[in-house]
Amino acid sequence: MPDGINNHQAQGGAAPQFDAIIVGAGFSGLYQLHQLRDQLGLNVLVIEAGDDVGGTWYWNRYPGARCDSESHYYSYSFSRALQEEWRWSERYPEHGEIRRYLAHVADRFDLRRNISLNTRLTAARWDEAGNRWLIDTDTRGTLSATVFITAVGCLSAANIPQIPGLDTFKGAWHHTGRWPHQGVDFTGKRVGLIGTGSTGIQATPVIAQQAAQLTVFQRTANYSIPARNRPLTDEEWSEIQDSYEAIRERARSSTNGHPFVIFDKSALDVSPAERSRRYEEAWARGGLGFRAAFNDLLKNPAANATASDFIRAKIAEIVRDPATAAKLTPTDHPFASKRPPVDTDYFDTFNRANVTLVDIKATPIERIEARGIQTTETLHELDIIVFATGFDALTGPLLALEISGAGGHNLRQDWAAGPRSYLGLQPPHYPNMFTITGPGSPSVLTNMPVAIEQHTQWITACISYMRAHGFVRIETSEEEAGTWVAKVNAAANATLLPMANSSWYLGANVPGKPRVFMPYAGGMAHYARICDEVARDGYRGFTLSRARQVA
Ligand code: NA7
Repeated sequence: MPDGINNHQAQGGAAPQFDAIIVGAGFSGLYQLHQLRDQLGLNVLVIEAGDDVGGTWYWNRYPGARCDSESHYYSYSFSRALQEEWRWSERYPEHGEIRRYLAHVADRFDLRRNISLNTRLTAARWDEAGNRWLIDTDTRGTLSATVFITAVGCLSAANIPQIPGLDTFKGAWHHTGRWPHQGVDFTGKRVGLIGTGSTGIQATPVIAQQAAQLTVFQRTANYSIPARNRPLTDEEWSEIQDSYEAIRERARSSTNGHPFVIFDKSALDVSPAERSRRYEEAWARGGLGFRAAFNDLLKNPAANATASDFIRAKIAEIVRDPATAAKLTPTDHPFASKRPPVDTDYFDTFNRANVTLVDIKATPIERIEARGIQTTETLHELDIIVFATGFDALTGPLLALEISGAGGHNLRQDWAAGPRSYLGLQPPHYPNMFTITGPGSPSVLTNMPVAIEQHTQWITACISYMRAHGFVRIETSEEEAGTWVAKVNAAANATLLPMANSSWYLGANVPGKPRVFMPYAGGMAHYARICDEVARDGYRGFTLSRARQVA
């Protein structure tokens, strides 16, 4: 049992009191704990619903689950010793390797003694009289903390479509984000997979190798770039070690937290021959760095069209059946306006005899019945259904916490028309609460560890400042949140990102969710500068109060 709980329960009486409670033990929760406990000396508790650390990677164990950021920079940069001692095995880290890395971090920094596993937060309530948060949990009763920090990730609330008849299905079904820890054996099975986002695109080739028959139900065709995953050689690893600081610096000073060198020209300012050469090179290199082939792919529709056309031509080249190739070809949104997947043999998998593609825009799913999925065309008989249908992204994990703030405010009501938050760090009416990589921050538009390190370090500095100056309460206002939301909208509108109608960046994948562009698209480095200036100006936009003003 974590130290803090022991100490306080031994004293008996009121809710055990912590300086800070963090919810979630993934990348952000672990590092936030390390900073608050080991730099500031606070009494901190992390609450985690899973039975181990790992966050997103604790839950996402589906076949092919792997990060799209490259391993050497999908990692913490705060500890040189950690960076030197952890040797990643492949270009992209597989889910199990990321869990081993985070478990190593938890052990190395002795974090586990302040983490309460198998503990679910059921509600968080601001207690005005006590100037603190009351945190209800399912196994440890009510706890209290001066500061409440959400480290719940952006993609943790599974989106399971309400398809009529799912409860009558005689086979097994699984959502990729809640994958059974013992795995799923597809041998000899007829498998249906719904969803062709990053997850479906990673899982399809792996399931196809094992299943007797795989039917992929596609609503929106997607662009995908080959990952070109491979083991990292010792030579590559030592090159990475030699230039690690430069790689980290490049990632931090970039727009998206990736250390890509963006070619500093428009796709329209080079000859067609050079353009194709550059795209071919980027395709051969593989990965999300394809977007860096030119500097305006996300800003200029005509420039973007050259990249979109290039990928469409590749799909036509790879997929042998022209009718299947046509169905797989995205036509309704520009490349990278939805999160671009990277894949290993995705398009090629549709050349296999045991794989079928069903275009459910043309022949929609009517219902699920005992034997399988009934579309308007036919019944697809199945033994297993895999929902690769994504997440109630960004706001979903926060709203699930049932948070109520000052003055009777409730986050669900406050965000009914879309998230409102200052810097994506704190909503108005929720004093002393911080949301790591919350809506309104760059979050999912970046290589997450960069955004996480920036946010947690900013929060730590803020709490440190408050303690040094005797402040016990920090809150922002409706006005500040409104101004920031307008900036978030303006940043998105300066890009092609809002052009994808079905994007989860817009909440469009979840029926009934307000259509609001949620992450801040103004660039990671620019965002970090704004946060630094806010701090330098004495936390401009926040009101800080001392105890007697609060009472
Ligand atoms: P995504 O990217 O949200 O993809 C979900 C997929 O599921 C996508 O193809 C959706 O089609 C499809 N979908 C969602 N709801 C339905 C229903 N009701 N019927 C049929 N198809 C549906 O989630 P992922 O898990 O793939 O990736 C999430 C992120 O994780 C990824 O971007 C990386 O950042 C890592 P749609 O496109 O909405 O038409």
